[in-house]
Amino acid sequence: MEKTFYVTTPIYYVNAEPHIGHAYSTLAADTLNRVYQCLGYATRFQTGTDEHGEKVVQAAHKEGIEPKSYVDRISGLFRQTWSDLDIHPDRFIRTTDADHVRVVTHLLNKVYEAGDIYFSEYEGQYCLGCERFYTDRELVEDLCPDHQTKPTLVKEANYFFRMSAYQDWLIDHIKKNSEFIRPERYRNEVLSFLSEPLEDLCISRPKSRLTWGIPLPFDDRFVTYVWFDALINYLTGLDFPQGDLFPRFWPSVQHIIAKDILKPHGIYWPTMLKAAGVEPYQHLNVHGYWNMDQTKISKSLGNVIRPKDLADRFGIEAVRYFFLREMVFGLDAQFSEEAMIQRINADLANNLGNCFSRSLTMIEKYCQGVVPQTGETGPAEENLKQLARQARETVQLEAQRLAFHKALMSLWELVDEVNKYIDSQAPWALAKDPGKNPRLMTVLYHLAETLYRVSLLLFPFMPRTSLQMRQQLGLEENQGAPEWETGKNGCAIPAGTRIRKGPALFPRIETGNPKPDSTPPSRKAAAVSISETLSLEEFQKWDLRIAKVLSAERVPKSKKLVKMEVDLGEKRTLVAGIGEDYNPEELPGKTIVVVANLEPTKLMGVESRAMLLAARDEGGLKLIVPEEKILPGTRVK
Ligand code: ME8
Repeated sequence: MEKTFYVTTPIYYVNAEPHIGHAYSTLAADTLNRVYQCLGYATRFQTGTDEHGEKVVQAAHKEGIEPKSYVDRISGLFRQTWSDLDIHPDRFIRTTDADHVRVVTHLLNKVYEAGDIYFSEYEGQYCLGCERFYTDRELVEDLCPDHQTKPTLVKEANYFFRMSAYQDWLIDHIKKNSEFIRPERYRNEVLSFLSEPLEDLCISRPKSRLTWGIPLPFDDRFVTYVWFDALINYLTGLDFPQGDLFPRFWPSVQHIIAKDILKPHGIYWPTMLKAAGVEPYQHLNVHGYWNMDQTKISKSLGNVIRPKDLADRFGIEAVRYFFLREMVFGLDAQFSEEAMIQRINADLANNLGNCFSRSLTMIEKYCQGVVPQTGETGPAEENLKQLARQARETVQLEAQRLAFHKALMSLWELVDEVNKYIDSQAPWALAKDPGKNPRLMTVLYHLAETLYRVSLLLFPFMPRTSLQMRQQLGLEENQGAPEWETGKNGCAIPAGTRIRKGPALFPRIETGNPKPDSTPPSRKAAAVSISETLSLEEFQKWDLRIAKVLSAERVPKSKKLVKMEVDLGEKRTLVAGIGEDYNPEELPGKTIVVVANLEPTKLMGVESRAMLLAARDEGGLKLIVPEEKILPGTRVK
């Protein structure tokens, strides 16, 4: 039978730009999706934007534009952000999409015909931020617990969904299915909500108050209330009720959300599905908040960090690693740049990056860059194989439970073991004794094999790094998800494979002077050391130019950085770390050499659009200058 998997994120409100809280849920869904791909499942992954409601109208009016133009713009920003982070959902859904309007209409009719929607008058405390009524019990000191604002008393006639009729069924379902809502703390929270009588759910807004929504099919004086519209997106994405996607993927659906929207997903949604005669979801996976200085990161609190900015600064892969490693799924986590730099330097540059690069260097040095045949193995190799098997089991198990941090910890333990294996086997010592050559080959083979296994297991978390490692190991034929279950020869690396050592996987970030990672190809080239060869084709990508310094000044608060205006045929700003060796005053008028086709990067907030060439020896740093005057902009060959 076909194994299927369907994962969704919340569809995000378009009243503000995407931030790292949204990015985390989307990244978690992307990672889980990739885990199931590696396990051989047919998968589907959906995210999108929630575009109806009063808040959107208000935000659009603030900008003086129509709601549709407004939602098009912000929805586009979300879509772009996921693409920038290398996240490619199978469906990016918008609640203004025509098929979604059809499915909501269909579901409303179905529940109405079943007699579970009725008309009545209601008065209650309404939070505009959450777009829902709060009971007195839910308010904290009369304030919305999420927005810390006072809700408004609203009285109006509306349509209601008879949610109370499904209370007993829901309690029973949660009790019988221990992982229906997970982790357990959120299951308990929902059960605690359900220990009090459940009120019916208001599902409409009069058009006199709001027109930006899906009209009720049975009374066009009203539009659908946001949750009864938004939650249904999960069905729309499978072409419900027709087509083959729904029967194929719905039985394995898992939602990922943060705890802010536990009640709509833990209570409204399963009861809506029950009333419509649809099976409830398989798992609701609930994570905590990303906080900064103990406060939730949120657009309403104004402390947002844009995912794209982080990715530009530190690289997509480092951002993915940090978020997945740092948060215990279910609990809150702290974001700080210092913590991020520390993880990059310790776990990525020093640990994984260094282990990989020293291993490949030794294969280059001692066996001409070709993975050797293994000789007889001993306890050290058996231990390594056993640890790799264990890591694989842990990654599979923990990642499916969304304990990404545990999965990554077990992978890094394996990398630690590889480092220990190198130190204990000391290939450099074996290389000195020709009699020990078979042993040297065995050690080098096992280094390559274990690192290959690390690269396969790393895929869901850091897909680009996984591919980069496989490329450097000479085994990149499969660009997509590696098959963990059926991996060739139990994931052994064939002897005779020619490795292609490339740039460092993760350059260290110097504190106070963060550099982007190796993502843009032009920057990768900048990290190549003298011992590594470069094809002519790669070298020709470097656009080196003669440039004349027009002006120079120190970057405030930096000892090293100097900002310069240069003429390289056009005027450019560049930032260089030469402030300890040169006084800015002595630079104007000098003719230098720069790399002109690097991706722009920001150094301490100043954008640099070229990189100068310099060399350092004991005497300090010296700029590379032409022997004689030469015209700015001339290409250096
Ligand atoms: O609630 N930490 O949209 P929304 C972690 N449209 N995750 C966070 C976060 C933080 N600080 N801030 C936001 C809505 N999130 C509705 C959903 S679904 C049918 C409708 C993430 O834009 C997290 O996934 O307010 C949270 O649940 C979601 O963004 C809320 O997004």
